[in-house]
Amino acid sequence: MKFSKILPSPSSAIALFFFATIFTGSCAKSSPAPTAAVLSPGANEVWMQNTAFTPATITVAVNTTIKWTNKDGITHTVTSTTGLFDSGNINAGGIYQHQFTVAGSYPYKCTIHANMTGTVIVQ
Ligand SMILES: [Cu+2]
Repeated sequence: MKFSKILPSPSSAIALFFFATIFTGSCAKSSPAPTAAVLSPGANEVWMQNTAFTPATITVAVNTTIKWTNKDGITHTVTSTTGLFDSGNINAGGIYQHQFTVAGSYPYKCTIHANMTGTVIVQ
């Protein structure tokens, strides 16, 4: 059969395999994947994950902007229980940010999930 003539010999196939392995390995070492999974919220950040705010209580300095990120596949809200701020619906992957300029304790909730509550403490 004509095609058999262009197939690599077993030895060149093995050489190609090793070359590909070495190339991939050196590539991974020189440039780590930029999309490596982040496993916990950063500073001044709250995640909506598993229908909960994490951390549930966050303490920050005056004038800090807090970023909430919806890590769930469902919609949440970040809604002050005293009417100070309200994100409206935050879809999956969405974010909401609010700056806290006055010291105090600011409880909030998700209006969609009654058990989903959090508190921002500003010092
Ligand atoms: Cu919710």
